[in-house]
Amino acid sequence: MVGLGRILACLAVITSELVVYAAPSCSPRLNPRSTHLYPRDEICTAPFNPSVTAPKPNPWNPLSNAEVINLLAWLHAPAQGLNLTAFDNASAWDNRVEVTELLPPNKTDVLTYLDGSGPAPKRYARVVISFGATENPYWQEFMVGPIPVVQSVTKIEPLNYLYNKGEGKSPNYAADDKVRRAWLGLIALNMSDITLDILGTDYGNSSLWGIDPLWEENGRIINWVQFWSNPTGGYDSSTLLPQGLYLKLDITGRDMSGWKLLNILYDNKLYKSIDEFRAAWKSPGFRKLAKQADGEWAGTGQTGTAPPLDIRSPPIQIQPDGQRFAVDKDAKYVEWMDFAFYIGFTRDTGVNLYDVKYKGKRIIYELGLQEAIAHYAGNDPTQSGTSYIDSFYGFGPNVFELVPGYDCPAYSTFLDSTVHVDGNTTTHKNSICLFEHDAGYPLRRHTAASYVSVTRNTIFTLRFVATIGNYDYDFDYNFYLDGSIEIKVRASGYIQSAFYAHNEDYGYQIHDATSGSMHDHVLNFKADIDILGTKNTFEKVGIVPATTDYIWSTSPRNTMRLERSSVKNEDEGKINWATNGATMYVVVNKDQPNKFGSSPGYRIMPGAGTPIHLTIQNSSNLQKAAEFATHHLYVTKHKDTELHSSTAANSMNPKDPLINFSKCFDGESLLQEDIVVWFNLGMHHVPHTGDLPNTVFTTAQSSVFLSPHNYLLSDPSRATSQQVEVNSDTGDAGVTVNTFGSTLPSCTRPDLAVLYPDLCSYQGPQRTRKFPYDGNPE
Ligand SMILES: *[C@@H]1O[C@H](CO)[C@@H](O)[C@H](O)[C@H]1NC(C)=O
Ligand SMILES: *[C@@H]1O[C@H](CO)[C@@H](O)[C@H](O)[C@H]1NC(C)=O
Ligand SMILES: *[C@@H]1O[C@H](CO)[C@@H](O)[C@H](O)[C@H]1NC(C)=O
Ligand SMILES: *[C@@H]1O[C@H](CO)[C@@H](O)[C@H](O)[C@H]1NC(C)=O
Ligand SMILES: *[C@@H]1O[C@H](CO)[C@@H](O)[C@H](O)[C@H]1NC(C)=O
Ligand SMILES: *[C@@H]1O[C@H](CO)[C@@H](O)[C@H](O)[C@H]1NC(C)=O
Ligand SMILES: *[C@@H]1O[C@H](CO)[C@@H](O)[C@H](O)[C@H]1NC(C)=O
Ligand SMILES: *[C@@H]1O[C@H](CO)[C@@H](O)[C@H](O)[C@H]1NC(C)=O
Ligand SMILES: [Cu+2]
Repeated sequence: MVGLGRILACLAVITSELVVYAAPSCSPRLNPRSTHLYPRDEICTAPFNPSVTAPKPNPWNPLSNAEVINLLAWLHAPAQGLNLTAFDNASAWDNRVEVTELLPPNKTDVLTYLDGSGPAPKRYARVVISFGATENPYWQEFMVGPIPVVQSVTKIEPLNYLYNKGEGKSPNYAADDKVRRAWLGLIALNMSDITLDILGTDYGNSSLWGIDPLWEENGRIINWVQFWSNPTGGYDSSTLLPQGLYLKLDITGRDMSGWKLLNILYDNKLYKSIDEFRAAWKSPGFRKLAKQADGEWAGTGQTGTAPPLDIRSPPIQIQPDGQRFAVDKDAKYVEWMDFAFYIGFTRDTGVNLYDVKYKGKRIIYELGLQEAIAHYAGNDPTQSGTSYIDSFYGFGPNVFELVPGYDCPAYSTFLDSTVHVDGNTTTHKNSICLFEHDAGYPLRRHTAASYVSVTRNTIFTLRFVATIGNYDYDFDYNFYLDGSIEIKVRASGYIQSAFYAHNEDYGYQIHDATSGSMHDHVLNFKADIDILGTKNTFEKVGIVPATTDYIWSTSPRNTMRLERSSVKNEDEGKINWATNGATMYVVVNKDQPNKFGSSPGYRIMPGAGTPIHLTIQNSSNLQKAAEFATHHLYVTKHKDTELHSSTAANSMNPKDPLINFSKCFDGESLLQEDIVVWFNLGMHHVPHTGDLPNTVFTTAQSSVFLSPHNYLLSDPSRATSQQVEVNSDTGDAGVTVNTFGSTLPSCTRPDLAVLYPDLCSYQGPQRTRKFPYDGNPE
């Protein structure tokens, strides 16, 4: 029981003293090291942060500035025949480059490079061009490479292989949004006498927007928009201020003279024109519904009386011995304890993890978000017609700078993220954080008659937040000392609410004219798990009731037992979590049984919340665009041509999307094959008054664990020295404490200036134009 470690007698007394701390402010602060603030000891300096060099350059490293400048100049050259206009000069009727990013290399090419002596995969770019110089504007994706461009070698070709529709081309119904907004303003102007009376707003202080995706009715493109009051309280509260007036519009084609106002909906009555609506409004007995009014209720600043003692600083975590992980910032490569991984970053989905290794062996080739949908329902066309496909707006451009000390511990290591969109490179400083923290409960413990033994639970987290319009999605990848990885998403920010009338079946009324609009969040993730090689099997281990005879029993016994099976092929690849949690799902390698005959694997299991799938079946809005949301998880065979379950342009043509995930299920064997698991996180969100002004993370969260299952022969966390054994039964020797070689921190006086950083250095997005490139320093 007594290990090799140091034995401490129970004499240690940690002295403490009052430290005066100046609250952070934007005025020059006192040097926190001055003896004035710290009357006795100097603050000690924690050890240097360890450094690491990635074993190989990151094959998923996003395009560099030089690569983008080079690529954009090449694309715009007349020789390429794309007829492009520089983004900042382009109108809706010009062709322009919208996205340039790395096209991920194929897995076989990466594995020969990482695992063998193969060359670094050639780098290709994914380029999304908006073709506006045509009657039917569209987006076309291209594969360009190898890059950097070399005149006679670099080729550009349509990027089709990632899209099972057969082509990476989709209509662009957003091309004329600017003109359409102006047109909507004119319609609103034409009815401002009515709206000022019934809504209290007109075109000048309300916004008109609604369904997403757009509808197609008999070949016509239909939009429904609703009046939303503009915030007046200085907060971003517009989605709490819907007005009960809706307009149905035919917006087919590019010629404004063909666009039509088809219907007006108010108080669940449908009108054919402004004139008809005006006549009704003027007639006796016309019922006016409540008006929206912004106010303190919709603001997020401090209001009300602070609870007792709340003004005192709450506990925070410190990192007393410096950083215990290493980051190669150039290669975006991270090592923590027995884990290592590379980071990639894309416009559509933000952070992706690659080549996740545990104890030197790959367990996951690729892990990351694929898509997030928010599907609403309601009695009105806006709520009923809203099913955001968020990759359309893009997670990458919306991964904003984090607030140290609030979003992540201030001692975190922060990384920047960069997207190359719309002719510019935009860098969000400090938008990804990496940190260790104490879970607040031990990893394991045991009390026996003569001793107690407890192990610290230190978690390593990679976090980023994407704020897509009203919503803030907080993504965590949590790594545990027992070899588990938790993938967690939390939602906060402003809900998209509904106008209160006629909506009882779809939510609660939560303010004078506002209802919480019920909706499902479904976030699809890809986990390309590789256990001891790429050939794996998805095992189901059922826990089932049974009535069984035993030779020793006199009558059949009602009991339970295991029921093992494998997912044989893709026809069985759509899976739900079992009722009562009665089936374990494990990705195993059947070719490498352990000495007890069990196949080593990683289990996939629900964590926080209850990961869900979409409630609505055969959604009228999403049609075939979100076939990844029908079940809790999916298993397919890895293919370079089935890289994603969704893509941004799915939003433009849900009936016939670029990626119809269902097509990936075509009966292929999954027994000892390179299998990929796709799983959903999410929540059924029925906002209540506590969602005002913002949804809180407490219950709006969902996670899944990937956890070693017969993977090693025992719990690997036994190797940590961060545990204690207190022996209370040693006779004359008194109490002994074994800390297994772990030492007291070398730095017991935290530097408060580090823990409470000066937030005046928050920078916001940094933009540099890349075409035409003016040679400004980066
Ligand atoms: C953008 O437009 C301005 C004004 O017409 C013109 O001077 C400039 O050359 C254009 N830039 C590019 C890169 O086309
Ligand atoms: C090139 O684009 C411009 C608009 O930017 C358009 O007027 C012109 O017709 C296009 N040329 C060709 C050959 O398509
Ligand atoms: C990946 O493989 C597909 C064929 O399966 C090929 O068409 C494509 O060019 C490859 N992509 C890259 C980036 O090498
Ligand atoms: C506004 O009303 C005027 C007068 O009836 C009409 O000519 C015009 O087309 C209307 N505008 C819109 C955008 O419907
Ligand atoms: C909107 O503007 C109009 C004047 O155009 C004003 O009468 C009205 O009070 C404003 N409403 C709000 C909510 O600010
Ligand atoms: C899905 O809904 C569409 C439109 O309502 C309908 O045409 C189709 O038959 C439905 N499909 C299924 C499988 O229910
Ligand atoms: C989507 O895929 C399923 C399964 O292959 C197929 O039945 C369906 O017709 C497809 N729909 C579209 C629009 O591609
Ligand atoms: C690109 O960045 C420049 C500053 O370098 C800025 O003026 C311009 O508005 C940006 N363009 C877009 C489309 O964001
Ligand atoms: Cu929600």
